[in-house]
Amino acid sequence: VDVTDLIRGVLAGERRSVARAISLVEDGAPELAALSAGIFGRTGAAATIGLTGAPGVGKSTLAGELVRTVRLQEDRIAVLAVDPTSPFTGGALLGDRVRMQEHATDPGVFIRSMATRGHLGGMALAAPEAVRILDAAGYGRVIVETVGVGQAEVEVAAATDTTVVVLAPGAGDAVQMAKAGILEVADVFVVNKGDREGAGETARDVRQMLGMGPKRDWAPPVLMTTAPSKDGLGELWAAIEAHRAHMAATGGLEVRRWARLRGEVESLAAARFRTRVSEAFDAAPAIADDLAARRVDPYRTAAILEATVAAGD
Ligand SMILES: Nc1nc2c(ncn2[C@@H]2O[C@H](COP(=O)(O)OP(=O)(O)OP(=O)(O)O)[C@@H](O)[C@H]2O)c(=O)[nH]1
Ligand SMILES: [Mg+2]
Repeated sequence: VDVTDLIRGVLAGERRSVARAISLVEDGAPELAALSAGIFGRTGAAATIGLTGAPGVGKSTLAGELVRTVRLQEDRIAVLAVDPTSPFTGGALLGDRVRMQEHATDPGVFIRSMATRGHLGGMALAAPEAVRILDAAGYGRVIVETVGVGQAEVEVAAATDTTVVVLAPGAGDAVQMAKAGILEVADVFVVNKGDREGAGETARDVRQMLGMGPKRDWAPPVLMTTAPSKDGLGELWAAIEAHRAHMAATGGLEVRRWARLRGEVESLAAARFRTRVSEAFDAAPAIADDLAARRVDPYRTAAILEATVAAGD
């Protein structure tokens, strides 16, 4: 891979370069460090939106509608569909493409599904780097869709400026959401499939759960949509914009972005350190023997390994 050429292509917004760069992120390729260095200074402009929710609630359909709205304003937009639990891009993500088919030929739209095949920090670290590539390529909006409502999925979706949690009547109860930490990270709640029975009830449940939590300076709205008929889509976009405006006005956007960046660097450094500790362990059978024979305890062993790694610097 010619990284210099790749960086040039990404910064010029060339689709093929963007696609190749994201593949490097998926693979955790050694060229990643150079790529990151080449684009980082040109990132920070994109407004990012996270969409998370149980399988089949309508995230991709909503994403397709949001793409349409953004394109009416002539902003370029990218959709990154992420499956944090699967190392392969499976059928569900293929379905996303179909759902957003109408945008496939629009040069202002980039749709890509992503799985992690070797990135050191897993999807939690791979996704933000992929988002930065799209940001550097000039996509003013980036939607990150994650499949599922487990901790990993929520973490990825929450690493955006505005996190939208999508629900459907009957799918996934409120207790399950609370466990996954969704209530805390959601900026906007959407009860999709408003045409289905029980939608009003689901919205009421969410409002009740929110009412029991601590007061926040931004009260997440609970909206109802029916994606195929576009009901409520205007309100959803307005809520996303209102949240962003609120964040910008209160300084919350800067605070959130800085916390994210710092957390990412700490995780990255920790992942690298862990690898080196592992290598040091492998290279020192005597340390392993002492531990296995219970001559040296785990705390002391950890300290020895830490010192070994530090000495190698
Ligand atoms: N009745 C009804 N069906 C909907 C609505 N929104 C989406 N659907 C349908 O629900 C199915 C799943 O929609 P998707 O957009 O693929 O859902 P998703 O959340 O992206 O699914 P995964 O990516 O697999 O988790 C599709 O058949 C959609 O046509 C809605 O508002 N009402
Ligand atoms: Mg989907």
